[in-house]
Amino acid sequence: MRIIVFDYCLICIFGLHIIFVLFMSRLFVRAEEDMLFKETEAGEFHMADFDVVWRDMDLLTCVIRCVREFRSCYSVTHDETTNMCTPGSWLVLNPSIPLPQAPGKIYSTGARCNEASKFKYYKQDDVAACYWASDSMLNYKDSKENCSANGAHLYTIKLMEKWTILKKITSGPNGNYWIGLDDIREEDVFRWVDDDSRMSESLRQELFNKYQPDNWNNTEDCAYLKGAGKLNDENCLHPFKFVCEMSLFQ
Ligand SMILES: [Ca+2]
Ligand SMILES: [Ca+2]
Repeated sequence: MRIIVFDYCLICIFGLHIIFVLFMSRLFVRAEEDMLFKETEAGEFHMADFDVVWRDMDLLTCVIRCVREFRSCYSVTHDETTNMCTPGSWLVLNPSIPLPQAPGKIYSTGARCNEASKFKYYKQDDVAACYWASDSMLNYKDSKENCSANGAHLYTIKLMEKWTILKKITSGPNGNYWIGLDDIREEDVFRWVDDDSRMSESLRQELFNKYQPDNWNNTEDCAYLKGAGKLNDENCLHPFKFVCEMSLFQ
């Protein structure tokens, strides 16, 4: 992990910038290359949902520790008077059930799940997902486009916790759901739709049903969750329900 903070030597060199730098450093903390924590706007809701709280030296230490300890650390609350640090995950706007909120200022990566819309928040251990499972059925391409139209993508599973979440949010034996995995571009090379990364061999062994994927009749390129079971590859034109997922960073 690379930690980036504002370089305070700049203050020595550019004395006139001191006020600006101090001001900015209170608003922005970068804990990883792609994780910029900034103070949230009023009205946003922090998930103080890891059930821990600790006292840190400062805000930066608070953010770094949260990112290191929790895979779904997307927010922290830091009380500058007491230096109490409360790690959290997604910000949930207008949650259907009130969520715990810690004292202090909220800093977040911008990852949010708005329960006022149809997307819902779910956490398994320290992995979180913001998802929506459809009731209607569409083919794979239209499902993918439906998710995109909502600023989301078909659900991906790169961690086993995400698999557990998928099983819990879908309707068991009564539902078959497209997820964001296909071998359309290259036969038998399954890729995740969100970042085009290749499915690992271990996940392929773990998540597909026995004897699947079988590319039956050379027509099956899209993966779906088959009822209460595991994944199967199917003809992409087949209509199924589908699960969309909000990207972490918007
Ligand atoms: Ca195939
Ligand atoms: Ca198949």
